[in-house]
Amino acid sequence: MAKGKDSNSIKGNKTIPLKQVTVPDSDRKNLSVDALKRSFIEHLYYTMGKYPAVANQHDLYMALSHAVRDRLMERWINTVQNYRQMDIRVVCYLSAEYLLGKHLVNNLSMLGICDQARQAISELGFDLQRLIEEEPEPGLGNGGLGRLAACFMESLATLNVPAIGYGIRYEFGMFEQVIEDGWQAERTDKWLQLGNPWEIPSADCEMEVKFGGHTEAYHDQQGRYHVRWVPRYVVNGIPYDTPILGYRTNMANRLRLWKAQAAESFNFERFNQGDYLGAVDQKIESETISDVLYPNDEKTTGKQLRLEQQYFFVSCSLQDMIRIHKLRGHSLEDFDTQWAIQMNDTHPSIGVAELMRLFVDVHEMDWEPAWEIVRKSFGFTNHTLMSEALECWPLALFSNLLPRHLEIIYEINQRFLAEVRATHPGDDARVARVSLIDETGEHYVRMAHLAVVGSHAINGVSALHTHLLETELFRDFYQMWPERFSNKTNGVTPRRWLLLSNPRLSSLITECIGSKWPADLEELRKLEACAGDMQFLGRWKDTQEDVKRDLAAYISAKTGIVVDPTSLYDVQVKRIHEYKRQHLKVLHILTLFNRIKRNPNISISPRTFIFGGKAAPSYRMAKLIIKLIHSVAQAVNNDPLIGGRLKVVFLPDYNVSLGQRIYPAADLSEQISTAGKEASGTGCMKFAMNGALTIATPDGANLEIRDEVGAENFFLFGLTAEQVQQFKASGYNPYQYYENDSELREVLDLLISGELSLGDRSLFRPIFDSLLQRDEYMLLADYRSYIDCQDHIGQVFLDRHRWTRMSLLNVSRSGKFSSDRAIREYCEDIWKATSIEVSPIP
Ligand code: NBG
Repeated sequence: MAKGKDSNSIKGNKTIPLKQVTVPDSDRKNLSVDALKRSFIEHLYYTMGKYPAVANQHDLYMALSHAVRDRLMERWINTVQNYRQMDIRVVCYLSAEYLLGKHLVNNLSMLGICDQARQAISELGFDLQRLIEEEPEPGLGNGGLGRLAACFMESLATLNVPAIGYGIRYEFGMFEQVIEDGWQAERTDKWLQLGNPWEIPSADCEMEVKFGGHTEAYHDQQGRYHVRWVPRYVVNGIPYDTPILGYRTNMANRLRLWKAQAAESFNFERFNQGDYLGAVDQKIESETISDVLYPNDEKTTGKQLRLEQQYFFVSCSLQDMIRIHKLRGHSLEDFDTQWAIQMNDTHPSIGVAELMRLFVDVHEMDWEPAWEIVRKSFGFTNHTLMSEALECWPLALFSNLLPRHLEIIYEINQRFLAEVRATHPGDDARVARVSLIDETGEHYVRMAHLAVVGSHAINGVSALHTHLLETELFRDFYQMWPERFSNKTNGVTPRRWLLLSNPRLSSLITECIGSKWPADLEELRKLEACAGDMQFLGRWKDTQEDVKRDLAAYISAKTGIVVDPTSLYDVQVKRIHEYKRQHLKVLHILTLFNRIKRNPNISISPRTFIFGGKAAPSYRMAKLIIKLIHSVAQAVNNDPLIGGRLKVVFLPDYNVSLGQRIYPAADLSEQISTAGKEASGTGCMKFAMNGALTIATPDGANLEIRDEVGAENFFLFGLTAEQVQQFKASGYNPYQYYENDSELREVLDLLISGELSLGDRSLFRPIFDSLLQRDEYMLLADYRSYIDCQDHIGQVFLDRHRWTRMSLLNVSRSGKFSSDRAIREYCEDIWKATSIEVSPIP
């Protein structure tokens, strides 16, 4: 991007030019249709070893991917060279998850060659769309947190900020969800089985990671005290790099994922003793470290492999930074001027102790200056207030695996607690609360506290969430260091989530306001000039209906369910969790079901309810909710009295690709978590950007979307976070709602009537009981307000003109939710990172 063009840079900071490396001229750089055809055919023969008549779809996908990969190599080589040469701070994003989504289609779009590729492939007699779909989705994340990391990497590249994303190259990513008789079953995700054309292994940057063993203290010749860590075993980390392109910019950032490999692939001693299997045992054990992504919503306490994974990737990454730092000719004293390290939740928080170890034990720095540099280098983002997700490691497990780190954590803690005692003399309760070690029961290391104490900046991911961090979860820390806390509301990349996923609406937008919006989402405001233009609104509605027809065809192909594209598409897609309250949505569906059964002539806006999402494999309640949705679908979809006015669809295996199909087709976005539980949510932003209206509780980013689009274009219901707490404090009694609201009572009774479950009255009993006995997530308290709000929505939808205008205003006012805005804020406030000046694309 040329200098002076603000949309692709961080304002207020000086930019440094990218030094161009000349890549030899080659047909591989040529973006024309003919060159793409040549390249595709060449890769089919020479890379895949196939010829067109025998090639299968996967071969064709691979051939095209290699052709596209060739075309991004110049950007890659240029950027990587520059990391080494430039005197500029590099952002390092440490994340255990990256939910990337398919690369081929994204890279075509980033290179601006979708049309050329479509033409080239079709002239050769194939179909580009099929090849795009052939790519196995790289699903190295559970949900919002991993997808946020992927959006952030893309925005960093688009804004020309030098960045490295560090993580784990899981052999098996997020499981594939299949539905058997309405129940979720899991299949392993073998995304690497047939090869991954987008990654580049760098064996020369291999790192060594130690585990277990013991420590030894000694004095050197000058009498200085040192500690040596004698490990029980060592594992190697091999980096695999994936280039991350930015939108219309000549650079490619690096996503570096580590694969674990046995240090000694074969134990010859044991082999010579005739123990062949024993000899490979150690190899197998070491390599399991990067095998599988942990599902969230499962207690990880006690899961040694999880801690091994975290330490493994963090240690590799920090060693890699030190290696590059030295290559750049710097000494460790100015480490923090060259690196801004962001911890994506607590998963990488062991990094605080590891960087201290590397500085003090390996590079022989003194404790105080080392600590100063460590704290200036790290920032920490918290992504949840849910207590079960706050990582704690039992001391015994921790010291067994990382004995030296435990000593370091004790030392950090001792110094930190001395500070607390000095400012709050006699306040032992406070000391116990903030300590890095939980000593209340079995002793634990509190990873969140380690992250907070070891960072110069701590942030939440929406205004409400940050407020709750400051006043509740991290209140004591906030009182000590208010200046370290800030809010950074999440964002999503409009390239994948609008331009790529919704080409129909994107062209309409471009036709109206020009083509700058994907790089500068505030441009969408210009759409408001058309909000009163009947003809334009008519086209807006027609476009949305076309998109809805596409989804109807997909639904019918996948599930056999026929839905009406003119009905209101009411969508909830996200992880299945009680706090997200998919079962509140079900109570709404059953309410309408009962109403129609009672009075078949009732006037009701036809609705299609669409669900998608995975439950953690061991989360029984979430799995039961999936079963419930399927049972309700059976009852509703086949009831002649309902007559097709309501349809319920569960689309299996929700992932990034499926999201790309669903968001554009939604009329109504369901964001109905118990207030105070959803840190931010990012699906809500994707919906609004694509023109869906939102029904939401006052939670997470919902409130900020409402502020932007206007209360009159948004449907808010339910208790506030504060009210939720007050209700709980004053002895919340769900039974009272059951008694006093007859519609609610009928719906809940239906759950245990057997009518939804082939006469089995006990199947959904656990849901009924949990709602009536405790109702942890307060569905019953919010039920009436939700139903009333939905009734109002049904009315508004009948006035299609009004609805369409609201839809357009939602899109035009969604600019804030671009991840470019979020990344700018991180760069300016936390990372102090600048854009580099990249020569324009030729
Ligand atoms: C999730 C929150 C979401 C939030 C994303 C990204 C975790 C631990 N947290 O509300 O539940 O949008 O993080 O910040 O996955």
